[in-house]
Amino acid sequence: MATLNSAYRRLTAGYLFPEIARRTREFAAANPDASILRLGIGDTTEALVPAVVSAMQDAVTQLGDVSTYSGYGDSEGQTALREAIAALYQSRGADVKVEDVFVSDGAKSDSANLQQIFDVSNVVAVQDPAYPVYVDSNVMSGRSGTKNNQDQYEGLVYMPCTAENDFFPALPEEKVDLIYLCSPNNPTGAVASREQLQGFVDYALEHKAIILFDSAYAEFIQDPELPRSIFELPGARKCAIEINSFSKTAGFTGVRLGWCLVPTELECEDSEPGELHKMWTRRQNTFFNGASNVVQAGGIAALSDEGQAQCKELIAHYMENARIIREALESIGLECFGGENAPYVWMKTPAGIDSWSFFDKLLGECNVVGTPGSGFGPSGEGYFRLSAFGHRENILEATERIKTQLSL
Ligand code: PL4
Repeated sequence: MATLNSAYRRLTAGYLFPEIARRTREFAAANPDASILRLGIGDTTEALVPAVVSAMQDAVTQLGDVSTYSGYGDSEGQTALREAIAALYQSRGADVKVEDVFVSDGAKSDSANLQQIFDVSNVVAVQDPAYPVYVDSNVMSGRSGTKNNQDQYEGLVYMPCTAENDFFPALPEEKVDLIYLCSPNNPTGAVASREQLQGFVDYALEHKAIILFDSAYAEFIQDPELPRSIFELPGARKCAIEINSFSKTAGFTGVRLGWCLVPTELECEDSEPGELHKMWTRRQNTFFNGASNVVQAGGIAALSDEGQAQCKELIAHYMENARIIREALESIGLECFGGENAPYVWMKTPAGIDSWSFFDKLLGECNVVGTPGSGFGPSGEGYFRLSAFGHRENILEATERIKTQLSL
């Protein structure tokens, strides 16, 4: 007799982004004439850069010729791609080796899958608000109890990130084992300073905890003083895993390619030297058959000098969108954060309106979709996120409607 994974029953709501899509569809059905502009989901909209397109076309051509055809590859990823990823980090002074690099189909899967090499009894700490996968996937894996009346799952440690602490959390007061950090942060757009990250690295070393550092938006950092990798910090190789992606920097949200860095020196309370790296290798060899070879060719091209220059232009485009959004919101007196080193603008909802009510108001009055802050965690209540990943004309139209049609 089969029985189900009852941890799934602890989930109190559907996954945030399909929920936004569902509510938007409902609104569209009820208002067929409305021209809806989507600044909700952080999904790229501009075309792939020419270097990537041409490399992927060449890869397809090679697959169509028996003399250059290739089948399964290493589940860790193609050596050339692993080398290019390691070289990117090394060029910025981050302590990363080729063996640390594991290519994947994206940061979302890695951020959930990596938990598998850690015992279910580990206490998980998350920034609050945070990308919802960190909490939901740990609940589904059985690392939490049910939700309490503060909208928190029992057993998880929520680290509030609010305007009062500049959206970076204090170190946990209790001993925690797995710590999710995301910088530049989704949803707040805040970026951790070197000192702030070092505080967490020192905490992790002291408590033999592991940091799962999501740097999916690292390339959006404009300020050269801010760290783009946790491996820029001394000590991180012993206590941190980094997760990253081609999704936002090269427009691969549909193409699918990411990587994580699991250092050979990583250790936790009961591990032998090198054991965690070996366990992750074993996990990937067993569960994953590698990313698509065509897509990996695109990734290598995105990291070439030509590809990097073209991707920088894409990023500059989205960052100008972020500037336009923030300037428009501030011009009508809304309090805004982020958008300077990250593609998300995080605003305080006006007059204390709750996040989902503001979602309905913005959609109803302006036909603009955003993401309610409370969907990212209880400390996101009273905030709202707008994504800069749009076509320029849509961003201009959306901000014009907000300035002229939103009643405050
Ligand atoms: C909607 C901090 C977006 N369907 O594309 P990936 O898997 O390499 O990266 C996903 C990801 C990883 N880490 C962080 C992210 O913010 C994201 C993507 N987040 C958003 O609007 O917050 C897209 C969400 C997508 C999803 O569920 O990921």
